[in-house]
Amino acid sequence: MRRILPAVTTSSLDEVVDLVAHPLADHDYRAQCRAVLDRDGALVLSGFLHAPAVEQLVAEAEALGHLAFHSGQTHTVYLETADPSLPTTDARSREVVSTKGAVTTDQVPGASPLRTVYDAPVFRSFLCEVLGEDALYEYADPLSSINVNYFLEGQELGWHFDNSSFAVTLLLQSPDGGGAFEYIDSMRNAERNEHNVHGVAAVLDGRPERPPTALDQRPGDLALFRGRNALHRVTPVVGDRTRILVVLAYNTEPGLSLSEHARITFFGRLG
Ligand SMILES: O=C(O)CCC(=O)C(=O)O
Ligand SMILES: [Fe+2]
Repeated sequence: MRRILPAVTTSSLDEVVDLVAHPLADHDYRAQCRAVLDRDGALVLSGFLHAPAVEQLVAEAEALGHLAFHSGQTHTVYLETADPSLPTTDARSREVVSTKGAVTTDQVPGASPLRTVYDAPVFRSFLCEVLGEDALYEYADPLSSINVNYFLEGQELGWHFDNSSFAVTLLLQSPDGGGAFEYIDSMRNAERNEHNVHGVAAVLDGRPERPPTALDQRPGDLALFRGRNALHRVTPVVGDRTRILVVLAYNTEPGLSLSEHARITFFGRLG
């Protein structure tokens, strides 16, 4: 087994992130990113992390892997319990499966480059401008801000919509097969309470009206994604190389914790 020591000194942002390719402070660059996200509902910044940082983070994630809490749940695409009294042509009657392992913020080493990125004021102000938010805050609970997710062979996220309006992820390692993030945009309008339960059920039947798009996110790439109205999934991992994906989670209000139900479900504990 490979043994790796956690980083003992904190890296600076430019040691971790390629700030030449991705000038996070630059107003024009921010505007360009925002235009792509508004147009596509997704934005991938390829080569966001320097290659040595990816290597270091994969080693760090591998060393933490034994701490991961593996959850398995069935839920509807709306992240609710299925209502079996509804017909199968209604997505609210249909269950999908989600399985993954998660390491929590408190388990990430204090000097991890993940914290350098998560905490950097210029990264947060970049996200604010691209996402159109006034401010972003970490979670008040010790578990939910930075999560390292592990998808082992056969693990997947079933089709779903997110409750949050945006997601920020860093892919560290792709599996040999499967593990693809696929999405179909505008499959509901949560703000207007329009749910398209029949169109969504057709996707679950493998008969989508519009084919899913696969996000081209490679190791070291940052993705921003609007998952509230885009139906999305991660296909089952094939082979024994684990998919390792970091979620950088922020709130738009200070002092919020992830719900107790979600913490128990995904992390197996409250704190
Ligand atoms: O693993 C991913 O790339 C996406 C995760 C996701 O959709 C979620 O956590 O809601
Ligand atoms: Fe999601």
